Amino acid sequence: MKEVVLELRMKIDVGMIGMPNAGKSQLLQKISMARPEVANYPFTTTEPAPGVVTHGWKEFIIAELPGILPEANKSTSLGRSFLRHLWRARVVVHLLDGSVEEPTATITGVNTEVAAFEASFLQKPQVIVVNKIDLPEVRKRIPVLRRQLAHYGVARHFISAQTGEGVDELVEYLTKLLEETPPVPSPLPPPVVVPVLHQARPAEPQVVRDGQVFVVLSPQAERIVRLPDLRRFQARLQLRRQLARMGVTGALEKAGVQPGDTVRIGVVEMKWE
Ligand SMILES: Nc1nc2c(ncn2[C@@H]2O[C@H](COP(=O)(O)OP(=O)(O)OP(=O)(O)O)[C@@H](O)[C@H]2O)c(=O)[nH]1
Ligand SMILES: [Mg+2]
Repeated sequence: MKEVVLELRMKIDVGMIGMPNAGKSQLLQKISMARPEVANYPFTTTEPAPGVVTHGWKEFIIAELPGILPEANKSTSLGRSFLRHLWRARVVVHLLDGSVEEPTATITGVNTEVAAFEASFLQKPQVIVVNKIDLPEVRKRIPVLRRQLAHYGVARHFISAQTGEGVDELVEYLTKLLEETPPVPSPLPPPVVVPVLHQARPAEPQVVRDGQVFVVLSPQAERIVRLPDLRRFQARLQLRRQLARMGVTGALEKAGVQPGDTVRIGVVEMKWE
C-alpha cells in the first residue's frame, strides 16, 4: 500500500511575504475586499489570506502569507508549509516594517527561509515595499533606505498601508509587472503526489580541486549562494549555517579546505572564513 499526500496550491498572482507585524494584512485590506485581522502583535495571520485587487479593467490575486521569522524554530505548529502557495505566484512582494530599528536587516534572512523551502522561489521577481511611511521617523529614513535597498537590484516602493500613500503606485506597478511576467508553467514542479515513506535525500555535495580553488558541486548550494547581499556579515553567517546543514562544509573539510582558501560554488567565489 502506498500513502500519498495531495497538496492544495492556491492560484495566486502575487505572494506577500515579510516579518510578522510588517503590515501585510493592513495592505491587503487597503487594496482588496479581503478583511484579514490587523493587530499590533506578531502572527495575527496564521493562514494564507487571498484578496482580489482591481486596477482599471485588470485584476490580480494577492495573498498574504503568515509572517516569517528568520531562523525560526521549524518545529513550531506553524511550520513553513504555507510557503507552498508561492508555487503559483508570479511575483513576490516583500513587505518591510519601516519603523523597526533596521528595516533592511531581515531581508536576506526572510529570503533564506523561503529558499530553504524552495530555492527557485527567489527567481520570481521580488518587489521590496517599505511600509509605515506615515510615521515621521520612517518618512525621515526614506532616502537612506532607498540607498540601502539599491544594491538588491529589485524594485523599491515606499507606502503607508494605513493612509494609502504610495499604494496606488504600487498596485499600478504590480499590474504592469504581472503583464510582463509569464505564468508559472504547468504541470507544476514538483509532482503533487509525494510518497511519504521513502523521501529522497538530495545528492551528497562533492568537492573537486581546480588548482588552488575548492569547487563545490551541489545544485542546491549553487542556488543558495545566488541570494543577494553576501557582503553582509549576517548574510554570510546564515549561508555558512545552510552550507553546514547541506553537508557542503563537511565535504570541503574532508577535501582539506583551510581558512583563507578560495571556494567556488556555481558562479560565486568566496574566501573560506
Ligand atoms: N503607522 C502605521 N501602522 C501600520 C501600518 N500598516 C500596519 N500598521 C500597524 O502595524 C501593526 C501590524 O499590522 P498587520 O497588518 O496586522 O501586520 P501583519 O504583517 O499582517 O502581521 P502578521 O499577520 O501578524 O504577520 C498593526 O498595529 C497595524 O495597525 C502603516 O502603514 N502605518
Ligand atoms: Mg497579518
